[in-house]
Amino acid sequence: MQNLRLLKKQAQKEIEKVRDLKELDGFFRKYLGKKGEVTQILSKIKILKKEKRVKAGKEANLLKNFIKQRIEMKKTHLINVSAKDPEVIDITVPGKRFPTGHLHPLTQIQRKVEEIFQSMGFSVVDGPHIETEWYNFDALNIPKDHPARDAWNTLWLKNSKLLLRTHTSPVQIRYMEKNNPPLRIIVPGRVFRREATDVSHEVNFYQIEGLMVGKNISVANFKAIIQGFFQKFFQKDVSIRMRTSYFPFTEPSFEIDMSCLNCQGKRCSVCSQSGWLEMIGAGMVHPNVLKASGLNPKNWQGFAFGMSLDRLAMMKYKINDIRLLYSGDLRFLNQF
Ligand code: FA5
Repeated sequence: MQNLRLLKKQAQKEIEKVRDLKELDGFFRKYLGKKGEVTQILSKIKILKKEKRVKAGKEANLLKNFIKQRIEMKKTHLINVSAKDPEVIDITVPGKRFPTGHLHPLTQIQRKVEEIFQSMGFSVVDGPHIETEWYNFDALNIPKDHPARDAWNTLWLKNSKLLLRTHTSPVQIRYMEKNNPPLRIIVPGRVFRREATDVSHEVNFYQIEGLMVGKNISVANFKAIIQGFFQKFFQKDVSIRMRTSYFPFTEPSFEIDMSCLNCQGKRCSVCSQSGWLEMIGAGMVHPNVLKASGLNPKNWQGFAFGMSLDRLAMMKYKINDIRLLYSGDLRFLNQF
């Protein structure tokens, strides 16, 4: 009896020191294994006289059950701890997927547009966001006091004659100054205007300028290129209409509207309830613009256009508010 009590105390102390399942297995073998201490006591009890055997057997079985129970408790504890321990690596657990980013819808659209125009022989050209008055206005046949300047609500840089370009047209001049015709370029990029925003207007947005100059370039070439572009971009026939318009840097000038894909021409807020959305300003390059770029208008002629990238994105993805494109809202962006 004395032995059993001592053994219980000893077992209790030892199991507290057990740190892992391997040690627990050793503990089990020491007490309850074939040659374990409790097992041996139980086998010796058989040879005792009946009166002693019953009592000692009861005590020994109690100790056996006590140790068994402690082993189970320790096992549960060790398994729980190892599950929380970051150092334990379970190689069977499936790997975690790290979220990967993707290109902004406007960048996706820009790349698609570039690809289509490049397939038609156009080069992609870049220009500065901060412009001089000369390139943004004067060289484009918009002199200082001309009322047409008001049409481009301009953001001027403080204490300087520099401005944030209001359109991508200045790059026409910059390119023609340095490159001789025949030429075909597109200029994708950000432009800035001091305007009130609404579902189809932003203070900064993207334009794609197009310029094609050669010996006999005509409005018919422009129309074919734009129709080809729309067909490839939207992967279906879309209705477009050409309206006469006015830009100081083109003569004649026109605007291209497309049937609103947001409402299928049925009139909605995106197309200002007209069924059509203005997509492009365009025209035949004005002789004064060719002159300002150092070219002789008697030798060269061509067309130019400025298209809104944002509105292309809106039509392609049926986005009903341009401001969503600049919101940084992941619920919106993750859809693309
Ligand atoms: C221009 O900016 C001319 N530079 C286009 C041009 C180029 C004409 C070459 C002739 C030759 P406009 O201001 O209309 O034109 O703008 C061109 C297109 O940009 C418009 O058709 C419209 O689709 C889009 N747009 C204009 N203002 C905004 C705005 N605030 N937010 C979003 N898109 C706009």
